[in-house]
Amino acid sequence: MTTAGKPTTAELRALDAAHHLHPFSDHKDLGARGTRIIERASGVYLWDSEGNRLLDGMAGLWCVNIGYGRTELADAAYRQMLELPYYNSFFQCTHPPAVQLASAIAEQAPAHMNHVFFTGSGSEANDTVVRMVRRYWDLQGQPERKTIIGRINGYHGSTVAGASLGGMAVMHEQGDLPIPGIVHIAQPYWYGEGGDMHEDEFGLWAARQLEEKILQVGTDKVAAFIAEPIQGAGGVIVPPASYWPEIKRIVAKYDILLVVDEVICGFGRTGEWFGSQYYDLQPDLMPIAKGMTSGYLPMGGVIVGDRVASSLIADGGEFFHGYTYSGHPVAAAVGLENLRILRDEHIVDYARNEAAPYLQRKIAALAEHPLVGEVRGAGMLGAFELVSDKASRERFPGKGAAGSLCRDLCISNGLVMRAVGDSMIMSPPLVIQPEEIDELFDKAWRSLNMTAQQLR
Ligand code: PXG
Repeated sequence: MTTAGKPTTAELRALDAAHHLHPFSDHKDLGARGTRIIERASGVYLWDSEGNRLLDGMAGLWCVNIGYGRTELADAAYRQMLELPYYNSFFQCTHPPAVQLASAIAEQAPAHMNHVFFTGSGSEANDTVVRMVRRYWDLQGQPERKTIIGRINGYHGSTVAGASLGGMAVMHEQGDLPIPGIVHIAQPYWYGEGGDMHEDEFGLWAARQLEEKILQVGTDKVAAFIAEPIQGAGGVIVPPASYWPEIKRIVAKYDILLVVDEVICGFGRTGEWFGSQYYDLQPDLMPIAKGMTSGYLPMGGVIVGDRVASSLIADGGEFFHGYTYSGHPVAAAVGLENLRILRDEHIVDYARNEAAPYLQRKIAALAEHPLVGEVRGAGMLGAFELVSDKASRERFPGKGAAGSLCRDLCISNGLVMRAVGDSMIMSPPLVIQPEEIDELFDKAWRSLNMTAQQLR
């Protein structure tokens, strides 16, 4: 225990080191450096326990789409806790917030997607995807269709199924993953892996890896393909324009299910409600989370297209799957209020028409910096990649050391960005104002200059 009153930063750090195991952290390194304690937030800003103000260029972890400090969400949670803090949606029961949220989401989703299965997170959503895809093909009388194809460097969560669908080598190595029945193809990462190919030629090549894999596994054995519209955790990888149309053609030709992971791209991130609308996709399943509640409470789900939903419903039989917190009433009430704010305040339109074009212009201008080899982005997602030589795309030595250095300098300059290898990535709240975007890029430039100085 700490002394009475507010614990000091040192006390919190000591207790944190003594008792708290963090996600995706090297604890030895964390112990040596000490944790940064974030105490409060408002709009697009965070404050740490030492009083530093940080512009949050990552919207938390790609989730605080409406920004921090919206009392309406707190009020919605408070009211719902008093009314009905918990009840399940098993055993013939339901409750108003889950019903209303499901119907509100169906209204924003592509026209052929009219059902929602609720989960507690994006990882649980992708576990649900695996269960649902297999159930669907069983119901079709094709139980041999079991293989799901994902992508190298895709991210679909950290549970056993989520990490298996994802293509993160470091996660696979630590967990004896992927589980059987999940295989991977190349990612559409032109700058990193496109070699001498033209961008569109590479996009077609990467998409055709799907066809090759289907033929290799067996056309009657492949159940689904899963991908993020734009890879997030993999480094904000925006596929070449030729990629998604070719994927659509292949998925249709072999009649496999298309799972579009909207955990990051959903709820306005691309300037459309869903990344599937941005790329004009017709998914069968869309895992969602993050922006669904703007991160104010944990919640996820799978939006289910009519093809799968009608089979689950009409073919009958119990689907033995669900979570205690599926459709949790307080999370659902918060999600509903979040959707109301996104809609009533035209935040997705603001992102598409104002914030995103401005953000993308600013990202494009970073290409002038001597350290920046590539800039890329779409909607309210952006990245710039650090290289030691622009012409040859040569990276700095130390596998991500330059990115880590730049990230640390950003933070000391009052800006939160993430580094994925040597790619600096951003995903600010959708409500970020033009002058805040200016501040973000002023800080990014300053941090880049300092990075360049320290690397030379
Ligand atoms: N799908 C996608 C596309 C994601 O980005 C998940 C599923 C899993 O969601 P949950 O709610 O189980 O975390 C994610 C999560 C990072 C980072 O460092 C990204 C995520 C999570 C944690 C860290 O970029 N994305």
